[in-house]
Amino acid sequence: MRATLVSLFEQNGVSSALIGIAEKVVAAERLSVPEGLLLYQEGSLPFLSVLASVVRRRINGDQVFYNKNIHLEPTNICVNHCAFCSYRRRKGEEGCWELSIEELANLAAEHALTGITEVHIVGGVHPDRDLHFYVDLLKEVGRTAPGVQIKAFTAVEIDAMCKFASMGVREGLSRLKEAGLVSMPGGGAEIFDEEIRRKICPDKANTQEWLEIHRTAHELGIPTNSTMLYGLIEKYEHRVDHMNRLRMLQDETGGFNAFIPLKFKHYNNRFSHVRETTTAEDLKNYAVSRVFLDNIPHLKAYWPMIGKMVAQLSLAYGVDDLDGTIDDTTKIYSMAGSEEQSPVATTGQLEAMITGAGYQPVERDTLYNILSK
Ligand code: V47
Ligand code: SF4
Repeated sequence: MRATLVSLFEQNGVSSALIGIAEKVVAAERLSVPEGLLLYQEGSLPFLSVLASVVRRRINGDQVFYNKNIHLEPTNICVNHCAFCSYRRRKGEEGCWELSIEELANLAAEHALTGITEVHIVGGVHPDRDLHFYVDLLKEVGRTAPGVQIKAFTAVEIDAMCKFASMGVREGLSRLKEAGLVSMPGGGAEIFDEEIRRKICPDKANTQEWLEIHRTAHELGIPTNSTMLYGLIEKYEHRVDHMNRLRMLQDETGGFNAFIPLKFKHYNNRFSHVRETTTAEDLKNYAVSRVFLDNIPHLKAYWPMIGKMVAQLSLAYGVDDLDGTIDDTTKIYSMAGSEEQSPVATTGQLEAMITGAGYQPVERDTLYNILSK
């Protein structure tokens, strides 16, 4: 494969620096931070698609994963003030909501009848809800929707709920695990660079806290996801630095299941003046992450954020996971202006997106066990 690929790139005028990177990718060697940066700066889309496909085939063959899931968003009341957020409201403000444990558990029970395998719980940092509230919530969801796996709470929520209960993170995570938490989503990572983070989300868990909470979760046997919010005010350097910090933690723990790039959506927030990234930029970002993050097994395109069409295109840029059926249960991205205002996908639609792009659909559970092919 090496000789064929290299001569193909040479014939097409690819620079020797990029050909050097391609040779490393084909040989399964790790890319350095400057090499990651060069891919962003100079890699053309066709070149990146080829490299990302080499990596995705090595790790995942021609499989593309999806699951049957819903989201539960307990509240959008939040003590933080992230400048990119279109979702948060103050207590009492028009458009705020706070669902009780009973209401949330009833929603889970209703959807469990439709055959979902996962409930993804994520929301704002409510000032009056601490770890004990969320332990009770997990137990109640587990009781009303038995057999459904619970992936819940970003590191930002975990940090706050433990502080509100005057409890250490290790103790808090252990109690959540005992109550039924099987995995954690990757939100709240945003951009790790401290200066950018101060500008976009000054008051929530900082970079060190985010990484430490995921490290602790992994040590306790709770796998997690990871994310990167891109397309705001960061530069390519910051994206590569972000992924490098994730790659280093993954070397230590092996606890990340997936990486999910989150495209900044600009409707109705304090960064509305920032133009959203183009589809070409989104595809480039998927491909560079697939090639750079050589130790995180799955790359997810979250279709409620980018739309089904771009999600299908992303499969040619290293993506091997399309998340789930959702059933119109999340508002984070519709409130930020996604064209998916009521996100619903049937398993038939997800499978058609995957086969239509030439890949094999695989239904997975939260922990990436294969349920059906
Ligand atoms: O942390 C908020 C992001 C995240 C905006 O782990 C925004 O499987 C873009 O993490 N534009 C929460 N992004 C969602 C999240 C997630 C989603 C799907 C799957 C998984 C998973 C995790 O949403 C926040 C923040 O980074 N976000 N507002 C916005 N205007
Ligand atoms: Fe709160 Fe999350 Fe919005 Fe930040 S992104 S303000 S933590 S709901």
